[in-house]
Amino acid sequence: MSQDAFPDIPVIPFEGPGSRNALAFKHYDATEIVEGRSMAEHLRFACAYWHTMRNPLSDPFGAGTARMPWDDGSDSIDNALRRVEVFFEFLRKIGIEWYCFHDRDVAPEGADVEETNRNLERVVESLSQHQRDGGRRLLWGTACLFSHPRYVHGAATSCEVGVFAHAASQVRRALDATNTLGGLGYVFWGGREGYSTLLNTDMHREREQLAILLHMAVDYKNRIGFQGDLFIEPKPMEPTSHQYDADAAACLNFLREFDLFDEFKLNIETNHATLAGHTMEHELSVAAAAGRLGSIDANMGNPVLGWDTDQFPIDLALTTRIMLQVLEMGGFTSGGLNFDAKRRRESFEPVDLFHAHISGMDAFARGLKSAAAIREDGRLGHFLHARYASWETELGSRVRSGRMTLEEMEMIACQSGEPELASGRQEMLEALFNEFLS
Ligand code: XLS
Ligand code: NI
Ligand code: NI
Repeated sequence: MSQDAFPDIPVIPFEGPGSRNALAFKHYDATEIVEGRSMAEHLRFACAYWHTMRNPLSDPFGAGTARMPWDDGSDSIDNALRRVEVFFEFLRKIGIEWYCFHDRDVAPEGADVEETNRNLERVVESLSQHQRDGGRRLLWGTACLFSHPRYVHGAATSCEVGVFAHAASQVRRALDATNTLGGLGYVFWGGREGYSTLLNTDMHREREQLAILLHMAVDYKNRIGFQGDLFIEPKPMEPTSHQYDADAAACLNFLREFDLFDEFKLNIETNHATLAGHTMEHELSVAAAAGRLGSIDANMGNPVLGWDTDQFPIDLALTTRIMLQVLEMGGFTSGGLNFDAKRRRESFEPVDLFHAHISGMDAFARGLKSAAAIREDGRLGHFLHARYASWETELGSRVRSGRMTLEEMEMIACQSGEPELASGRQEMLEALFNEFLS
């Protein structure tokens, strides 16, 4: 195992809130028990291969700044294998058990499909070996169906059926790789599955094409015996103006419309939720209410920038709200908290990878503890319950049975007169929530 990439950085210790060591956890103690489970089990942190190993930290106005002394910048297999070594050294030192990757993050595309497949298989062998040696596990895999110029008009939704074939081949091989590596899930983020103008787009046809690819994936998954879950990751825009998987509600509708509902869960990302004009907790709640909340891409946007900035999540109110939802659903089963997050362009030294993950992990550890404290305190839960008390009366349950008519309801309105209402107490509840953010 390589020891060279981060020679001055030890395994990051937990030192507690009093520590002044920037390379230590102040709040994330993997073994601390919260609501009967260890923090590591609750949070199930995963590291994104693409941001950690492949993101050069460029922006639309300037070149990449990331210093990656281990990377020779080539598309060789040797370089790809070296990155795997470095990645697993990073996972070990930061203390993250899980990871996620796209096919093209880990292995270079070859001159043709056969060579591409061989490249991927070669790197997957190495990933597999490193997983075994280092006790690390794959949370989910995915195929990059958005970077290559052939996907300019979409992948599954391309106007050219030959492009669909390439996309399908990538999904097949990425599912194989995920299966071989024992991944708990497989993600579809429809990077180019959307459009910029209806002047050149048959939206009806394109949505059907996307459903066909997803059905092929379900069929293939069953034939190879992949036990993991399939996820869709909603996002409203970027790169296209209108993405077909715009938000959780759109995805659920899509799945129902095309008879895929039982086969997919959702992977909800904070920055995508906010780009869609929602809050993260709204998106999580929509997915959870449908029993389809699978996993989380943990990051956050920048309120003064209107794009997918993929920042590390550091907002304690946000992490608390997220962990409330996760605890409410009884914890992750096949999902986890994947840091789909990158350092700022100015944070270009290798050590910044550690600072970034430490800050995100500590923020989620605090969110977990605050969420557990809110649940234990019970006042918020009690208020919510009490607010709907009238629906628990005899009349309420008759209405909920769904068997009453408009005429019957009118009679009740006539008899009971003007109902008495109580305040929603938003500000009181906000203050109560804030009591737990310390
Ligand atoms: C991009 C997406 C992407 C997916 C995986 O905005 O978040 O990173 O998580 O393809
Ligand atoms: Ni994501
Ligand atoms: Ni994203």
